Amino acid sequence: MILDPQIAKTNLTRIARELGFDDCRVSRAREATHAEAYKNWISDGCAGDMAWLERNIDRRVNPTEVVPGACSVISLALNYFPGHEDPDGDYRIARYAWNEDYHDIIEAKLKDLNSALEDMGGVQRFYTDTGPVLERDFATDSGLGWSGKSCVQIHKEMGTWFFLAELITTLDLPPDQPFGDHCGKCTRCMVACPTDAITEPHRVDARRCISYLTIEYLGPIPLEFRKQIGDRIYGCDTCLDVCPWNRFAKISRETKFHARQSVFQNRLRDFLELDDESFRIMFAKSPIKRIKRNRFLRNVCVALGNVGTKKDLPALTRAAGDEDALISEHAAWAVSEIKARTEA
Ligand code: B12
Ligand code: SF4
Ligand code: SF4
Repeated sequence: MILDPQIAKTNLTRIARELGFDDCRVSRAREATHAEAYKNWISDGCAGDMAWLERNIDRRVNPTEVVPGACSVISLALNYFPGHEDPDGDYRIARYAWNEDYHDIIEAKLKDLNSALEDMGGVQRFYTDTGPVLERDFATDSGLGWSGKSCVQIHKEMGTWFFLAELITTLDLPPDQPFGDHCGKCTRCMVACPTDAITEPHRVDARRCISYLTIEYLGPIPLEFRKQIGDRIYGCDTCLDVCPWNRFAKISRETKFHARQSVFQNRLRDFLELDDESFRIMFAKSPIKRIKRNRFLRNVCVALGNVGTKKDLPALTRAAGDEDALISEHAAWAVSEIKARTEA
């Protein structure tokens, strides 16, 4: 059955709302507006070790290479905002990772939306985060929001605290109009970034970004960034926290994004007691499980080196003997940082 395009779009937005998405907009399936900016970002090495971003560039910048005959890109937003207040704890975790992994939650919704579009005669591929799509570029084209100077996509009601997802479809849906850039003269995110990772408006050098260094990067954290990481043990929200558009943010209806008590009841040094098994249990269904025990404890040691006290030294000294070299080196670094601070 092929429906009238306007009726198909009305059905789409209704079903997207029923599935719990907070916004749903449409743009044309064609080469991304900022395809060149993406290619330059890659060739300048800004992706660091994320080699997967360098593969299939032609597909990533053009949805018609992903779905032959694609006409439209449907951009979806899901609010994850768990609140302004940081939960208890002598550390910070990026808000998107306070509880369950969004990939699983969103993919279930995308499957249902895909079935509904199939019933309307469409052929689709759907993605959230991991697919070959420049998600923020197409969201901007659809008027869902705009790419701020921090690169983060901003929605006029949700601010920055939402995930993106999309379906590339053969259905010819009437496109929405772009909303335009509303950063104005503001540069708060650029000024606040602890590592100067926003090297120019609309460009983040991932190699300097704390989100990359604490999540994606596999090796030892370069010494030049350890102090700036402060008390962050997974991801970084600083360029989002300072964005004035977040004053309109409302708490997510999805309780699976609200802070997980069994994680936040711990102090930093408690995490050093985790073995592989207890790490897996504590972070079951959480995005944090992806970085495994060794990268997580690496990050915990960096934070302890920055904010820890003498009371943390016994646990850190034990961790300095860990058989994993990544953990032992960072624990030894933390011990020397705390001693230098407290014995000076
Ligand atoms: C790789 C990646 C990262 C990398 C690199 C980030 C970066 N800024 O490039 C790292 C690990 C650092 C990272 C960090 C984060 N990420 Co990330 N990440 C991605 C991923 C997989 C690809 C992004 C990418 O292609 N980067 C390369 C650059 C060149 O592209 P871009 O940043 O998207 O920029 C586009 C626009 O800014 C635009 N543009 C470029 N120049 C210009 C100029 C003008 C004038 C304009 C208007 C636009 C414009 O074109 C660019 C290319 O399309 C996307 C998912 C996806 N498939 O798109 C998630 C994604 C962007 N990440 C997401 C999140 C939540 C985060 C963090 C907030 C997590 C955290 N709290 O720690 C941080 C935010 C850091 C930041 N300031 O961007 C969300 C963002 C949601 C939103 N509201 O924007 C996404 C969309 C995942 C999702 N499905 O929800 N991420
Ligand atoms: S996530 Fe943190 S380190 Fe990365 S660009 Fe934003 S403020 Fe800078
Ligand atoms: S902090 Fe200011 S410049 Fe940065 S994204 Fe938000 S509005 Fe734009």
